[in-house]
Amino acid sequence: MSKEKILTVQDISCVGQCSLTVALPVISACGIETCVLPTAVLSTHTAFKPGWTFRDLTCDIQPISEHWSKENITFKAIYTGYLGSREQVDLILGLIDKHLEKGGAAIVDPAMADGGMLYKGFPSDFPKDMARLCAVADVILPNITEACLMTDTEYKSEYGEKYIVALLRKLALLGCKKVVLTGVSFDPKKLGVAVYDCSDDTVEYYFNDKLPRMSHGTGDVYASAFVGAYMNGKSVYDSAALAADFTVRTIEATMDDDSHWYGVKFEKELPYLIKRLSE
Ligand code: PXL
Repeated sequence: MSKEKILTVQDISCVGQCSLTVALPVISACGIETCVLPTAVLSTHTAFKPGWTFRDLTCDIQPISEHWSKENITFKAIYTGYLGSREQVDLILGLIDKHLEKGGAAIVDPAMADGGMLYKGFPSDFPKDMARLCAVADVILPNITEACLMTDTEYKSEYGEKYIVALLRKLALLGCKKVVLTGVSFDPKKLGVAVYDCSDDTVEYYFNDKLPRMSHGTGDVYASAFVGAYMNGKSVYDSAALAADFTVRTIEATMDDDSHWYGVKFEKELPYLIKRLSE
């Protein structure tokens, strides 16, 4: 993948350090022009106490796309995250069809669940719609919960390699080309990712030391750094590993501040990300 402009499609959570407020700075720091299509505007992300506002922007997608078509606007990659409605799946399939350049990459983070549960606000059958988007992706970046929900697999917090390989094979049946499965752990002291090539059934792992604290928003930090590295020409595996190292550092940079529970201080680590990209 070469450095040209990309589109990211996800919500704006005004406060909460997730989605577009992460993707835009992280991918831009990687030297890539980052265009945005907001799926919804929320006052905060949905892990805050109930009371957040939610403006669904489904109705804006088609007119925006029609205008882009008139202007012949296309993208080298389309990276999707948190969606505002199930109807957006078909609209985004249309966007990929019309605005993704030939040879470009569709990258789908099916951001909708964690810790065995769907995020608040999504209907229980939403994963079926998200699976239809994953079907056309060059790379998908689910966590284990999202992978289980899209493949009708029982969610387990303890498992062995057999469980992960079976999950990866089921994800391949959705139709995507490569999978970066996040939050994989076979050893209580290690946490990492499984990188799976659906065309030849090969899996590679990358692990870091597990940190004592988990944080909100790290899935978006991870996917954004992955996209930034991938668009700089790194392989899927190298992008997955680099994004993991960056994400670990953002969690470390936040660990001393309990008041910052809602996200990670990724800004502090952008110089590290930029340096790693030049190696
Ligand atoms: O980080 C994932 C995410 C994105 N957008 C919104 C969310 C969440 C997770 O809770 O609520 C609105």
